[in-house]
Amino acid sequence: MQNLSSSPNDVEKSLNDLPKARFWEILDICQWEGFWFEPGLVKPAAIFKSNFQARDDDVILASTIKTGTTWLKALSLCIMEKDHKTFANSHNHDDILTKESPHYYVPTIESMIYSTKTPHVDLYYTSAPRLLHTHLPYAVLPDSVRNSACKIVYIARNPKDTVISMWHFFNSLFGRNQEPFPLDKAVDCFCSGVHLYGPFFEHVVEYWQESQKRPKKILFIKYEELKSDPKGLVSKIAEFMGRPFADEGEVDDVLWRCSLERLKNLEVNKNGFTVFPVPNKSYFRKGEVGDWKNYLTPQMEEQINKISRIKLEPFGLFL
Ligand code: PAP
Repeated sequence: MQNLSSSPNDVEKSLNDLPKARFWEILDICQWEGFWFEPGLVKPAAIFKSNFQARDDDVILASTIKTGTTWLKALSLCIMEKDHKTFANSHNHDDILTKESPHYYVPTIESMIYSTKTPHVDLYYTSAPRLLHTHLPYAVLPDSVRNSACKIVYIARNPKDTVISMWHFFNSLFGRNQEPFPLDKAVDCFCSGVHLYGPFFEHVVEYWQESQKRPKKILFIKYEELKSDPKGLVSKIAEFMGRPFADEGEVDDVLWRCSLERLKNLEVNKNGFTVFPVPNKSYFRKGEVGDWKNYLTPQMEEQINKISRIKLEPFGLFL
């Protein structure tokens, strides 16, 4: 890990000295605090780390990339709504999810607030409780997030499905009219940890360990559990956030509003951008558990299993 000062100005000055790499032959990335970022995101991340003041009633969602962030944002938004209205029958137009992408309402702090001079959310004036998200690793979170009473919900996903989701996402984002990036190279890159917000394994383990130490502070959920027991998990998230559902009808309603099929087919998610240059539609694909079986060779599967055995399983984490 780099032993560099985290003051934003020092970080900016030392940007050129940070280790650099090329991600998938498309993007330059650099390593800060042990993780890989686009260079333009390092200063915003450092500002977040040093300036952000958490409030006790904040709810912070956290994840590395392609592990279910969009789903968690939509679900949390519905859970945090003051009164759990029921929308399933006729009031589609009242549902804020039909008006903007979940990424608009639950901004990723480092990339949507501190990286622009004109963020659409003003952290100081946003009414409480604030619902925010970060892709940053646990060690980089501001002290106020770690030490205040604010709650963190982290979503993790099976690494093989994560890599396949990443592969589709970056191919569609950067590979227009080109051959997809070779999957074996994408798997090598994922396993080496030299990719955006990587290494995946360290990112997940840090939050996992912290959630074990402080279960009232950090709720660690798995994408696969959300798929296999959506009612149970969503009720658990709501209770953790201090907003339990009144009855099963409310749970069903939230799950319906946030279902992949529904969100994917809303006009607002079929068109436009919330975070340029990422089209809103690129956040929604298949949403299946085990899709990796359609793509990975036995060698690639073993390559990822091996690193999971080394980096996750000794901590009691099985993804
Ligand atoms: P991000 O890190 O760029 O924000 P993120 O939302 O974490 O992306 O991941 C996208 C994955 O979540 C996609 O998985 P796939 O490639 O395996 O299909 C996407 O389909 C899935 N996803 C998005 N919304 C939902 C949803 N409402 N329910 C289930 N899965 C979803």
